[in-house]
Amino acid sequence: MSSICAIATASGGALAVIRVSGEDAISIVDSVCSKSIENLPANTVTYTHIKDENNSVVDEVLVSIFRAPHSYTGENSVEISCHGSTYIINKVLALLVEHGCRMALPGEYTQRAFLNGKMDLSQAEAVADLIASTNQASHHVAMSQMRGNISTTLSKLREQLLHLTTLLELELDFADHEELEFADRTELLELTKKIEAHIEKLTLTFQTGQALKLGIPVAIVGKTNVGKSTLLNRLLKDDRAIVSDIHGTTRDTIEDTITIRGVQFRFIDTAGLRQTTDEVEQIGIQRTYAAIEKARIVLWLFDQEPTEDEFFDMQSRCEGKKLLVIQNKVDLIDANYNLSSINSKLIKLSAKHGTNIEQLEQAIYEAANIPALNDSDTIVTNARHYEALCNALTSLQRVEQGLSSNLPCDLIAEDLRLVLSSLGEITGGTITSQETLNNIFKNFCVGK
Ligand SMILES: Nc1nc2c(ncn2[C@@H]2O[C@H](COP(=O)(O)OP(=O)(O)O)[C@@H](O)[C@H]2O)c(=O)[nH]1
Ligand SMILES: [Mg+2]
Repeated sequence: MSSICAIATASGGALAVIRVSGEDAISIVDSVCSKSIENLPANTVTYTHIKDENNSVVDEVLVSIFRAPHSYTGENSVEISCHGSTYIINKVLALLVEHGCRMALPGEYTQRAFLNGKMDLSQAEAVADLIASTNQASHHVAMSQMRGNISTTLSKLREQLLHLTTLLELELDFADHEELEFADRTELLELTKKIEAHIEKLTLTFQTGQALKLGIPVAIVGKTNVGKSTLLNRLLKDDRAIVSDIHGTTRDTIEDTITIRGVQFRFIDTAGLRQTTDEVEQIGIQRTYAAIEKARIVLWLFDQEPTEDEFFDMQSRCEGKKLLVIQNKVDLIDANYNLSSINSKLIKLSAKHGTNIEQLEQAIYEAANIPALNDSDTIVTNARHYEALCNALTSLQRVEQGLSSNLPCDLIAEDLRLVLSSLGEITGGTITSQETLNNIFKNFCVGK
């Protein structure tokens, strides 16, 4: 495979790292260095100069040498730490290309790492998530996925599925030998249900996984002028939205994120709800309803006692979501509303003065209902994995039906193969029938 090069660091820093990988990586870098690095031992760092075609010094650099297979990509690799000037970076890259490198495509190092068996697909995908992580929770799930958390869970599932396949194929292969005993179908059915429950549990983590990765959507809604934008600014500790006592100031939705106790929340300030003939404001109000629909948590603000109708309307819009009912401007009026119809806890607030903001943050955190994350928990964050798991589940349900309705085992085995191949898509491995065969004789003694 050709050697590739690319800048690995973000622009604007004092230093930059240029990554070179491929069979000829070390010799290509050697040809642009003032000192020979060709025979340096692996995992060493050397100080040298990069020289241009006229032999003048482009930069003083450090080069780190990695030799196959002990590198990120599994190939010979060099990392050049140079100064972070755009000129230097481009010059070094141009020299490398001149000497036989080609510019790397996006994700190509990680792709090579996968192709060279340094990591499976789910781990490779976690590298991207890890780089994109902005908070403790998304960092945690990406890190555990990169360290093989999903891979381990899937390999356990695969073992159980292979065991199931084994039992079925034994039935198939030895169908003529009546003297041999096989696992009866009730046992197979139980095993199937157990695996099904496990896969289902994994698919259910996807909502949390997505929320942790993208931020949990929280809509701030209520009538005009109740202090929604003031609350957004207070939560963000920033003057993000325009605050004024003119009704209908916020017409479009405004989004921003904050982290509460390590979890990212995406707050959406919305246009206030009221009857209006203003066309633009009406569009804004439609967007408010759309924001409620997409939110997982809704903060419903008011500064005057809501009517029962208003409450029931909000409650029906928030079905399946967490609705937090908030009385704002308690610095002005601290009335005790008779909200017996509202069974959610009422949070009293002064957005303007910051009273009870910590209490609100705590309530938001609790409403998110984030499970405590253990290192051993597998949380699905990736849509591709989720889809593959759903496909596996569908095929597994067919296996279950097949077993219950006594279908011939070769038909059931076909669905089982589909389950395995769906799960195999996640880690990128392929299951060959040879693997299944090997397992038959490894784990079972015929006739037991
Ligand atoms: N006294 C008091 N005024 C507030 C409070 N929160 C917001 N306001 C005022 O209410 C008016 C409307 O606020 P704004 O955030 O624009 O309301 P929105 O239309 O719901 O976004 C502004 O004049 C704010 O300063 C509060 O907690 N106490
Ligand atoms: Mg507003």
